[in-house]
Amino acid sequence: MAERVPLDFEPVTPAESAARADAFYHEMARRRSVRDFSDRPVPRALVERAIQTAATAPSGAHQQPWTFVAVQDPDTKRQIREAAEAEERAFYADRAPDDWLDALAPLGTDWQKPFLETAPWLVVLFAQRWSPAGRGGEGGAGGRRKHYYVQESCGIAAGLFVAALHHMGLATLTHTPAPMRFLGELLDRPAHEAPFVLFPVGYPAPGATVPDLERKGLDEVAVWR
Ligand code: IYR
Repeated sequence: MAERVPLDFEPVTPAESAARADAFYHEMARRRSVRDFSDRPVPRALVERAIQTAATAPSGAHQQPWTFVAVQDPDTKRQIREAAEAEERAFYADRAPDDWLDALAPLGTDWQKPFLETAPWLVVLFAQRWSPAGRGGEGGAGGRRKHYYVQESCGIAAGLFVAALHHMGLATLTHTPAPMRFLGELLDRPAHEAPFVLFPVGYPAPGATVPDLERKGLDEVAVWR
């Protein structure tokens, strides 16, 4: 068992809680998924902070089963765009069933993914399905330490990453070209890491537009008993 230390917990008055609740909600409610990016550079320090924030996520058995690969190199971004567009072309032309294409229609997406080159950073979150034994001390030589709740843990980390970027005034998109195995190959990731989400990170292009969508209201998403 790990040694125990006092919880670092900041007491907040009820009035301050209410004010923070409103401010955070309104801030997050302004977030939109962006597909039109400017090429304006983003300092690496901001991307580092967003990754550090994402990596505060709770995880199964505190195994922190994530790796964030931050890509800035234009040549690597171009290879990612080419591979993703090849998959997306096949998706939109043949692979996607009609009901999936119907569900996507309001978003106006197609196979073209220029943002994969325009955005100054592509951050790919890889989920570690297991870790090589020896790290953390468990397991024998050449063995594997199983990770628990990998999808859930990485999903929460992805959410915190999105929130952190929005909070610092940057835009992103949860992009999941399918299949995304090419990302592991292009980015040279080990076999125990599977691509989970690709996030273009940057500033919206001047004049960027988004679909006019509404979020479900509280009554549609919450049930009280
Ligand atoms: N991966 C494709 C299709 C797509 C699928 C879903 I679900 C979306 O919410 C959006 C797009 C693409 O990126 O175009």
